[in-house]
Amino acid sequence: MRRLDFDTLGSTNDTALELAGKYPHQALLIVAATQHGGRGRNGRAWSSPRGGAWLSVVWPCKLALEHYEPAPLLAGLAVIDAIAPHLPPGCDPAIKWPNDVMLDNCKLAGVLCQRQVAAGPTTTHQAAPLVVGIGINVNIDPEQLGANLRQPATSLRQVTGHDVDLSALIDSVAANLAQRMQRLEAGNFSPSQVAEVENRLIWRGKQVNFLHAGASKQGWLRGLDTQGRLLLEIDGGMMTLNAGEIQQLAKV
Ligand code: BT5
Repeated sequence: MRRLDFDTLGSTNDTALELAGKYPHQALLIVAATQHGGRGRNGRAWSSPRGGAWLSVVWPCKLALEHYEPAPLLAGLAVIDAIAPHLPPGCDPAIKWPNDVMLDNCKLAGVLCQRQVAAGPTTTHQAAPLVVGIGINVNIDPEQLGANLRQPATSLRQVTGHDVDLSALIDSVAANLAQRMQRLEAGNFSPSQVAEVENRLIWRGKQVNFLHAGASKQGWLRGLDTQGRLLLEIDGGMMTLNAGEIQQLAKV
């Protein structure tokens, strides 16, 4: 994967989308030391001080884009694999569906996947690259992220008490993601990958609040379907959800 490093960018996802056209059919890794316009989902701001891992992987899709629905979950697993060697014993990272990596119920990392919108006729779906943006709080203190975060945040430094080699960690995340994307393309989202995510799923078996498009529902988080969509039991029936956000109802 070709790696391109920048000091300051607006958003690595924007640069990734721009460069995808310049390097067609290539996997790219775009890294910024800091972002001044880092984005979360739904236009939310993403705080990106120096010392964090702010990266985007451009993935030249071989299949139609709907096959890549589980990409945010795979990115979460890629982050977990990369940070695992640094974590103290007993510190178990979790995935908060669909795009957060959590440590001790605090947000360590977030994922923002974007597709390039084709300018011409939409017959070239298969060639449209996917941009997987990943932000990880690494060698920073959570206080640097500003006040009023939607949920408590943490950093690798806070959890381990020391700094890690940021560049090597970024390479490891990208390599893990590439491997998982290749597996996805070889056999779709295989049962073993679903199980891997499910085993890491925060609040599984618990009651959660589900928010989407301004509406809120309460239900029991049961797991994932074969495409990584959330299975929520509401009033005895099972709902399959592909977008939205979950919140904890009771303490886990
Ligand atoms: C996300 O959105 O979690 C996706 C974050 C993706 C960031 C990466 S960095 C590289 C690439 N380039 C980009 O421009 N973006 C990607 P969401 O679930 O909507 O969470 C956003 C919310 O998290 C914000 O509204 C804040 O409350 C909170 N937040 C902001 N910065 C944070 C940080 N560094 N750590 C933890 N929480 C943060």
